[in-house]
Amino acid sequence: MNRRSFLKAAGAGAAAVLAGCRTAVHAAPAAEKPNLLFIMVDDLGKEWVRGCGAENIETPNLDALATGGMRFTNAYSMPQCTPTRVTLLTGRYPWRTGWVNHWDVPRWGVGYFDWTKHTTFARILKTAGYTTAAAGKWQINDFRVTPDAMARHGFDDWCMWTGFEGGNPPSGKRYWDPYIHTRAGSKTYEGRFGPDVYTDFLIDFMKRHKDEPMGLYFPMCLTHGPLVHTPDEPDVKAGLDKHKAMVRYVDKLVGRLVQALDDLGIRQRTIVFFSTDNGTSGSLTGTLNGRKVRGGKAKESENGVCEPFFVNGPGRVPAGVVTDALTDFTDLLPTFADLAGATVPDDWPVDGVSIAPVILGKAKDSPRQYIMALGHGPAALDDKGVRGKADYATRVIRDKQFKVWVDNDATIFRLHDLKADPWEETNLIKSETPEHKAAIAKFQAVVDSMPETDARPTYDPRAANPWDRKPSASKPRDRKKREADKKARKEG
Ligand SMILES: [Ca+2]
Repeated sequence: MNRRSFLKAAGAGAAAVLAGCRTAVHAAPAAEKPNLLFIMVDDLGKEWVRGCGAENIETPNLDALATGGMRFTNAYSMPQCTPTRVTLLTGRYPWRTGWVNHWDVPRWGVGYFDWTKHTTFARILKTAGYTTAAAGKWQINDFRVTPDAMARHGFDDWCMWTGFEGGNPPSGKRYWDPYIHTRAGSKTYEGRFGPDVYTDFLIDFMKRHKDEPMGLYFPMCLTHGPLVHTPDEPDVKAGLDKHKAMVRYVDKLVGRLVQALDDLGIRQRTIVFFSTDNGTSGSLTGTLNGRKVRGGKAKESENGVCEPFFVNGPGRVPAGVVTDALTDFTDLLPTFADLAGATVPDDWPVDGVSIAPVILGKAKDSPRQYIMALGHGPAALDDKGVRGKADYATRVIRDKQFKVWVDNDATIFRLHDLKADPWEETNLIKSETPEHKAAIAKFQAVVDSMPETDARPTYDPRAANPWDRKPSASKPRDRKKREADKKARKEG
């Protein structure tokens, strides 16, 4: 597809969504449809998951998912919360949805994730007869303004931390005394530990709907800051010890969910996914395969975007498989649709492809020739609303061996051979080696296939609220600053 027809198709998709999604409903009996449970930790890189090579931490329940199923070593999220979440919900890259940078909707207001402009994997699962639920962190709608946002996005039930709502201090809490939004409204759960509330909700939902095919989305609040003690380790004091306690609590909750699937007798028809939305906070250093690794959150380096990614489904997903198949978070929507027997609407072109054949052991490799990650730092505001902080976001593109970094002006400025240089220390951009020049040419073609300017987020304007950020507070970065940043990046 050339650029013009691509843009036309993207525009037609948005228009058709306004008119309602057209999907085929498959007639397979419910028992054949696997439950899908997608668990996503907030801010955690491989250096904190034992099964990925982390040291000084034990994560037995996570590791059991990997060894009893499939571990992907080349799975890309986006570098930060909002881009990752919109990407996985829509199957589209941030440059296409416009949600390129981070935008904390309940805190900063103005724009929001609009169901009249975007569909989600939950809405698509519902067309195939699934019942759907979400628990944990959402952050791309303000539930004060649209209390039914989760339903609009395709979830039958939900139990979400509201996100920090501007002007409402109690809503800042996601862990102890959490402030949670359900169908009954938003309130503080005094004395409770939020991660327990979210998990209890999901287990209760599973009990109530165990005879139906379920699509369960669990974007955990853990292990994002603030660092806190957990119910199991009430006496931890130092920051790193709190973080480790939080990682161990993730592991425990995943174990509880898997146990619940066993207890309900539905483990054999459930596929569990485990991943994270971006790397660990830069304030935390872990150890991966003998090397100290500083958290890579909001970075495009491998420890920022190449995440733990396990898929487990006894009897469906082959066990004990480690695969280097390429996949990124645009693949989740088409993969979920494929596994559910749902059809991605023709008028909703996605950037991803289904990796279901790999997951089900029917294909050795994914068809992808590259994966991509982009989007970090806060978005900007102008008089038309939320927009990217630059017209064209920096991005990284890689295959199994080579990776390029692309600058704000769409030029490739770094090339790394990840097989020889997994920590991206040697820039081969000036290399005359034919293999390196071929790699650059391959990725240049990918760059050329993308629009020269990233989309803006699209949403119907809503009435102003007192907590809305004002455009003057976060202007797009000026040219001088951009030049300085570019220089620093190239030197670094
Ligand atoms: Ca995050």
